[in-house]
Amino acid sequence: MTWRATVLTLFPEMFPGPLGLSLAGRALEAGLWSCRTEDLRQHGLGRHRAVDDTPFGGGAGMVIRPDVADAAIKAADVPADVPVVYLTPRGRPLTQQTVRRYAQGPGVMLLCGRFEGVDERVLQARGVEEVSIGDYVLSGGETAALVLLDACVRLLPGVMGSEESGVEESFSEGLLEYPHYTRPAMWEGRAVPEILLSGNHAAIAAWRRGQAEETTRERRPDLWSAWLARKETNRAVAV
Ligand code: 6GU
Repeated sequence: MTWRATVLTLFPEMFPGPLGLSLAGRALEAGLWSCRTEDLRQHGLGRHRAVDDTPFGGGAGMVIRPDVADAAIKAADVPADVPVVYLTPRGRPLTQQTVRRYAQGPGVMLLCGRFEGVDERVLQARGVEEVSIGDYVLSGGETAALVLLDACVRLLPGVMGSEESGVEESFSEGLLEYPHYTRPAMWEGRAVPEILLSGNHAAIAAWRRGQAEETTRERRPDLWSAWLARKETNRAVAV
């Protein structure tokens, strides 16, 4: 079955965008996933097709009206079991675990905001999940939606060849990746770590694991703590 992405946006021309190329683009052409858009403007009100209004309580910026967002959700005509996701810096951080959940389901409906945001009531009434892709501010949800879709599509059955998917991803088990090297063995006076030329596969695997752990500890103390805690739990369970 085709995994179905539906994007509610004021900028439908932004989709599939870069996901029409490369791995995701080939998968799109092969029918492994579909990418449809619903133009929020088509559901705007009055002669100017207004989609937003000033915030109650005052303050800067504009807020997308709940009736407009809901009309777009309904017009998209997506099955009830498809999660509706609103991309916002207020959302829960997107993780590989969430990506896996979306990829394993029938698809996603992504609501992209511009302006200050979307009226809270439509998010509550329609059970919308709020997701952020990181602690920085984007000008709109569209580029975040592209990130989320890229992460999902590469996990769909048949999208990655055995070559890519055969590579164990240390990130999905909670560590950052070890460093990679290719030819030439000496470049600008910098040698490739000798162990990698040894042909000793067990020693290489151990070295890579050590590098992954060291990099994670240095760069991502949050991931490292979670990794250590999980190791402890697993040991306790095994005993
Ligand atoms: Cl999901 N949307 C927007 N507009 N900005 C963001 C974001 C999402 N995640 C981080 N910054």
